[in-house]
Amino acid sequence: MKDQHSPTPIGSLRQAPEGFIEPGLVNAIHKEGVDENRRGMLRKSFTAAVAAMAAPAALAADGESEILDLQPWSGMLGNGVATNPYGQPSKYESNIVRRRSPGLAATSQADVAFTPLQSMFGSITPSGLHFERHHQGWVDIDPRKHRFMINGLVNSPKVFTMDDLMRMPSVSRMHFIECGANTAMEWGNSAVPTVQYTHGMLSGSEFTGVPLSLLLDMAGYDKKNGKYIMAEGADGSGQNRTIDMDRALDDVLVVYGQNGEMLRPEQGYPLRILVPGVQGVSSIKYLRRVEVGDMRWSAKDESSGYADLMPDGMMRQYTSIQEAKSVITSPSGGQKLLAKGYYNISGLAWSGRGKVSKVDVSVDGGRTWKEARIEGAIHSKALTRFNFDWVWDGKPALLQSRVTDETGYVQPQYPALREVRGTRGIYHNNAIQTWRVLESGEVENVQVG
Ligand SMILES: Nc1nc2c(c(=O)[nH]1)N[C@H]1C(S)=C(S)[C@@H](COP(=O)(O)O)O[C@H]1N2
Ligand SMILES: [Mo]
Repeated sequence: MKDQHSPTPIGSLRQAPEGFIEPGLVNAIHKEGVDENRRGMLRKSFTAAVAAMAAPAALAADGESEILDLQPWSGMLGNGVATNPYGQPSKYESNIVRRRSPGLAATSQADVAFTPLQSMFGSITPSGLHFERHHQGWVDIDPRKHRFMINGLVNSPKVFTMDDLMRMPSVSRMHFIECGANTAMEWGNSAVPTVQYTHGMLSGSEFTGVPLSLLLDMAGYDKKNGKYIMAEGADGSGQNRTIDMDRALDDVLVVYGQNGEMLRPEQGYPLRILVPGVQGVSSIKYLRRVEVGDMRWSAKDESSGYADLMPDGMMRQYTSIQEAKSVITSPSGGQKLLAKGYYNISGLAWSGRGKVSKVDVSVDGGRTWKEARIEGAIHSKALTRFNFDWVWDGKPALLQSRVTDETGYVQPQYPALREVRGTRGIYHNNAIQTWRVLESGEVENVQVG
């Protein structure tokens, strides 16, 4: 069993962390995550798929005149090359945006904006839609003035400029970042309507940077007493986290690139640390310092915050791994199926412990399961897309996905997770998500079991 399921409370009894979630306000989150534009497109493509697979004669476009009418864009001059020197999505896609959750925080500096997972394809999140979680707002740092230091238990403390870092050997890796509080509002019951709000503190990118192990070697870290590192950000949040040395030497990166370009300011430009598979808070943005030490720092974001309140009232500290988790992103809460027939059920799976080995899908609330197709290459600690063919018979259905990772760990149903974790925690909810399809075709967030 993984540490998520064998509680090891550390330290004394403490109060729950200051409410990241204000329960009274959760209901204030409305259906704005549903995108009418995309829904219309889904409708068309779903209807077309139904027709193509069941009754080829009845395509949605049948009887419409669009294909016959000469449209204005067929008879006009197009826009000039580099009219948009930095390309933007079509104006018809303007509903596909990060959304702040009105229920979560009092200030827009200490808040989160969620990724619209219901509208994403494949396993890369466009950089402009990467979720944002800031404790004290985002800053846009002048890279010429940014410095990164390694100090503490090292032979020769080092200070690097961005130029110093960018001439070093680099690697590019696919990884997810998931906030430890992702899906937090679902501990008690199904609280929010769309997958953007249930799972949208999750994004996947190709990151480029320098292995931290190389930089630690350059500084000559103390191999005997250097058991931990502490990563510190340059923004006003005073964000810092302890990371075990074993992990730091394994796959942790000091990152400046994301999806082929420099990090976006919201993601920590010009430098962040990336701790693959570990809850987002450890991936410190605006990285200015790594200190080597022989004890954990017990920083504010690992003592009062980001600790798990267990059913016995104890706090579980330093739990960091994001255990295997998956979610169906389409059809999902707030979307609507229009006709019986074929639908592609599509979703994401990931594990903080390595690769996804398989994903099963159930359309009857977990009574029976069938294996989904995994699309593309499977990367370790990265988002993995799955697809599943489903013919809807027009009756109510309960859609679920369940991932198994390469360690053999299987994503739990809510009853099993709650047995160990209770219902008062905030972090590390990796339970199986259920979407109920009603006879009307509407899809809603429910919990079963
Ligand atoms: N410097 C700094 N680093 C930070 C934070 C922050 O507020 N300041 N937030 C953390 C949290 S809680 C998460 S979940 C991730 C979110 O990364 P993102 O905003 O790029 O999605 O960054 C982490 N690193
Ligand atoms: Mo987070």
